[in-house]
Amino acid sequence: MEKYEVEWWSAKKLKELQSERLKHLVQHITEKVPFYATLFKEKKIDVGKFSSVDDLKHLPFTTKSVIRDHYPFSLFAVPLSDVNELHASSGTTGKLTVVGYTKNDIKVWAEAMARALLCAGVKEGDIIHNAYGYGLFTGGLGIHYGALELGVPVVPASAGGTKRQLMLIQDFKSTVLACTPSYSLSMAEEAREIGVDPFKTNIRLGVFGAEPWTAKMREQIEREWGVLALDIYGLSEVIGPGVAMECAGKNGLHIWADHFLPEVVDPKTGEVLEEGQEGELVITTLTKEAMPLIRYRTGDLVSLTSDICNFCGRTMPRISKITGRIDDMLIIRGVNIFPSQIESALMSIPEVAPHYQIILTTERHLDRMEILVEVVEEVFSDEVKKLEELERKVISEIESTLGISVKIRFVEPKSIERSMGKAKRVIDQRW
Ligand code: DLL
Repeated sequence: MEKYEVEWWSAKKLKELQSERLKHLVQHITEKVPFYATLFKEKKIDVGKFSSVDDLKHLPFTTKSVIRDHYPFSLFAVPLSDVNELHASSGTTGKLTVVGYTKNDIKVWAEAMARALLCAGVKEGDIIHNAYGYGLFTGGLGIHYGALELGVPVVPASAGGTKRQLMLIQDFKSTVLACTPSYSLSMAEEAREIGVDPFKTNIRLGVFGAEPWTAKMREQIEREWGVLALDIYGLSEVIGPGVAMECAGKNGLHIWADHFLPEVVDPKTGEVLEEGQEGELVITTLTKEAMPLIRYRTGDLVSLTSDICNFCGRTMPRISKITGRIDDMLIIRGVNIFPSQIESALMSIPEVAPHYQIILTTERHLDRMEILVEVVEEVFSDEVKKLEELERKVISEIESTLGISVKIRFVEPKSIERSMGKAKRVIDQRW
């Protein structure tokens, strides 16, 4: 299988390539996309003077609302006749975020995804069971294109129909499972119910992403499936899955910075942060044709490092595992809380299942948070005293993590809706 040399280039050589690509991008986007032409004019940006990635910080940001305001195609830099494929993500509010791909964009996406799969350790002889949804969501087709590029068989199972998925995994002896981390747990649960031990399937590697998942959740998935569970990152606005991928060293996600130029900024001030500091990931697409984006604010919280990976030796920068999105942050009685903190606390208690939901309501003008926690079957049928003890344990674990008092409610096993894609962890009923 091909080795993508660029992933091992020196920082200097990579910077030269990025600068060259960025220079071209800035010229091109100004000529082709009226939104950027006007914006640069307003901000008095002299695109002719633009010569290196060091100048990037002088360019304005692009936000999700810019994409929505140009619904569906007004941000495209090519005529519609040059667009080969369209995708869209729904988000939680408002209009769809639409993205377009030229033939070459699809080629770049396939390459980025193939590189991600290689980085994860996919090799000849593997069979990829792809249970990411196929459709407007980029997960299914993204993994699919990568597998085709790599020349590894892919089973386009898409999301849903869990029993059939399990049958296919067993009969085809698939070795790689690609789906959201939450769906992999739902699959494992259903497998056991029908007498299939997920540990005994041939699945040896998991390519899990599209939603945040904690280190504890990873441990649980690895235990249940007997796999190496690795994290894949991406977003439709930038290309889809395959923007960044962990190697088996699990020490950050290698971001393909020859195509996707990363920065981390202070979410409040927009100031570029030093390596190692946590902030909002901003990406400039260096090679996208149909819908290039300058300094796109992903909303995802990470830190960045350019140290060489001590596991695989790749020199590409790495982002830390995503802890959450800025808009996921809940402010409860003035305290900033991320669902991932609650997940970490819950996952350290073996008697509770890895399925939970956070319900937010308003009570006497104040935010109220209740956490629905599923307990495992054996505990649920235990006597009340034991359940009370467990409740105290869960509350103390969460309170010591969050620093505020919380209310929890135990619910029956399997009563929290299982996701086949991105899990819905927060139900916001506040007004
Ligand atoms: O979720 C693309 C994707 C598909 C990535 C399959 C990985 C695997 P969107 O639907 O546009 O695209 O959602 C993008 O999902 O901004 C993050 O907030 C979140 N996200 C994606 N990957 C991860 C991850 C796809 N590994 C949004 N960890 C992003 C945490 C993730 N969050």
